[in-house]
Amino acid sequence: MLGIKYPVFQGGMAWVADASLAAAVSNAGGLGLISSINAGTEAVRDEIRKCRELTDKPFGVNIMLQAPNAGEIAQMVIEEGVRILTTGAGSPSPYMQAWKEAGIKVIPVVASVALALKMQAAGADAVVAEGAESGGHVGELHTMPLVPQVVDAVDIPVIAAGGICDGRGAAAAFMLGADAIQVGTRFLSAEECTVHPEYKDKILKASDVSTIVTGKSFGHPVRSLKTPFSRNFAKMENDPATAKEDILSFGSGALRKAVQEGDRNGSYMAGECAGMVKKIEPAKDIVEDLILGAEKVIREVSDRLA
Ligand code: TUI
Repeated sequence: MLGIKYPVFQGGMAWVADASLAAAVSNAGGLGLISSINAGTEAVRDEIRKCRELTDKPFGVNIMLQAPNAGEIAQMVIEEGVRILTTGAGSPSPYMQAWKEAGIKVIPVVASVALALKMQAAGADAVVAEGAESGGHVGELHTMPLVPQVVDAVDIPVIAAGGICDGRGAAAAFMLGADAIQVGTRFLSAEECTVHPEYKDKILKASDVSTIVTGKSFGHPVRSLKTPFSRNFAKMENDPATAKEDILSFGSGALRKAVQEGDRNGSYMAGECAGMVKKIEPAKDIVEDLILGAEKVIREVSDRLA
């Protein structure tokens, strides 16, 4: 459907997923994605054009639907001839008709069966079923029960996301019925990923219990690394004496500060599998490790069960 060699999507991580990372993943045979959360609509347009110079392979754009400029981005991607879109954090229904008329493959990220069915009815070409193990904005269900339930409910391809970090996780996702996987956190350690070195360092030092979900109290749960900042945020939101406005101003812009400045008051969004990311390596090695690793464990388990 997409013209890619390997069924591996790179997550469209806000502020992180730029032309450098997306082109590297696409050149490796996966699907690179550029995030629409960047310094404005024109900056995203520039990244799309830059990506075209870096790769002749298919790549896509992820649109974060809660962004104030989501409508502008929705139009811009049509102007730029983008062929593949993923969407997150809301319903893409208002833009679906225009995108379909432009011949764009639309792949919404969903966190429940109900939304997957709604997206299929709205004309989605596939869905990404994202479990709450993932970094950033999360739903309630986790990958293991979410993916098979979405697979059983829809007739379109399903891409599994959330907690997939190596060949074992990839194999598990395929066993649950997924047609492809989406990986975010592991690509934070790619050589071509342009985040601040401090962000990569924090990922490499993470353990199994290094992430925390904050923001549940105001309906926007986000998974990030435990830092003095995110722990403080959690304390503030659980304290009835704190005003909601104070929490929001404390948190706004924090992801950008982490990605670009390695700031101690930044939000280092990451999935639960951050503890499995052990080295910085080319995106190509990550894509190949995911696929060859999956093939290896599927073969071993199949032999053992025979
Ligand atoms: O969107 C994501 N993950 C994200 S977005 C993001 S940007 C951000 N920046 C600053 C602060 C907070 C976030 C970081 N990470 N994943 C895709 C995803 N979408 N997960 C869950 C959903 C989702 C949730 C509810 C999709 C739709 C939905 O409701 C649909 C509706 O009908 O409104």
